[in-house]
Amino acid sequence: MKAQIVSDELLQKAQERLEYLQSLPAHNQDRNLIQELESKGFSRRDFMKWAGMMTAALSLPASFTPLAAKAAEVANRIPVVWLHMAECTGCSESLLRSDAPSIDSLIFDYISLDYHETVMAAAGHQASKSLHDAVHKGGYILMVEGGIPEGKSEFYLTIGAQATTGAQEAREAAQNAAAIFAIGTCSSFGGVQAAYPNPTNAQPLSKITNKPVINVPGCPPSEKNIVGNVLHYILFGTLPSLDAYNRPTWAYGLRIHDLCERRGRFDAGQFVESFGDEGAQKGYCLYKVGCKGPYTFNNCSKLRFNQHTSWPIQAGHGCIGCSEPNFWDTMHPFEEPIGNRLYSTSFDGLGADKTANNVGGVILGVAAVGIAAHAVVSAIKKKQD
Ligand code: FSX
Ligand code: SF4
Ligand code: F3S
Repeated sequence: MKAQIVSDELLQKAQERLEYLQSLPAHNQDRNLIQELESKGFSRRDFMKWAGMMTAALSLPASFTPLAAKAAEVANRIPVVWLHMAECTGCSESLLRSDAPSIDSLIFDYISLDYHETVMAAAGHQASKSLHDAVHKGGYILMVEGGIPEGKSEFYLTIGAQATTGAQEAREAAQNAAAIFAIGTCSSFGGVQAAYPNPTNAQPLSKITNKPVINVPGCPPSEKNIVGNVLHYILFGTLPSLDAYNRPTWAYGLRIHDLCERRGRFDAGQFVESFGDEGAQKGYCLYKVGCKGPYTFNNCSKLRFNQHTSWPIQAGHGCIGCSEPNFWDTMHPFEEPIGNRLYSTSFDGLGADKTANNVGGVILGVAAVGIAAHAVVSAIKKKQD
């Protein structure tokens, strides 16, 4: 009963917010999302199916489906500024470069993308002016991709026509932003640039600004996790519920291992012993060839990549823990189990198992760590609250 009241209140609030957003001037008045989707071969029915899927992904009741659709339609009322720091641009690629455009990438094309170096036509001084104008107007969603060299080595990332440092650009852009998302593991936690010995002193966005930053890690994150966060902000205009690492719990609340399609194999003690063996052909569990799914919080198994086509474990390689802090340093070697090494991830200092070659030991060890890890994370979270 109480849950029902909360969801009715939320629904009402989201409705009011969407009406307000709809009353704002559209960035590109001549564009209509439904028509654009139809011109690319997506029917209204496809769009509503997509909205239903996003509603479920955001852990909202089905009654929010029409609102999620509406949120996508008014997405061109809120400007987005997307900055590139030190990275490989894989996060943008994850969203924009599918062979056929997905509904997610078309929506991203439709939003008021005021500044995004990969896709905008402007360059040099013209690009700097676009950024300056967007920041001056304020009220935008700021999305930052990449780790950010900071302090004495800040100049290692010097960008743009005015040769500003990335840290300076990100700091200034954060000032007038309505919401800030660190897109990808580099921006969320430093990523590959910050891996030992971190020669440029690369830092996560949250260390560059003192404003609240929502982390959307993954190297890269899926298109659904990027678009889902924009939708959530449009719907509610507030911070989503976050875990101890400021990751939205709707996307990062469960471990890869919890929803993995090979989980039955793990529980039955059926493991791939080496790549290409009979077990690999039969789709056995990849734990013994290094899968870090038991230590990694993300929803890849549920939402997958490239329009729900596949994800690392379906493709036959273990999860490498790419949405965890410092995974380059703590999760490698990527094709060996963590075993009893000391490492520092969400599970701070807990070794996984002493007996990687003993199937029973593996199962017990991992299950125990899984439970302990949840306890550790909730303890940290409680402390934060
Ligand atoms: Fe690359 Fe984005 Fe990894 Fe980093 O991704 S996919 S190195 S998270 O910042 O471009
Ligand atoms: Fe899936 Fe990896 Fe867990 Fe095996 S260890 S069930 S492959 S997440
Ligand atoms: Fe990354 Fe593991 Fe998903 S490697 S993409 S978190 S399956």
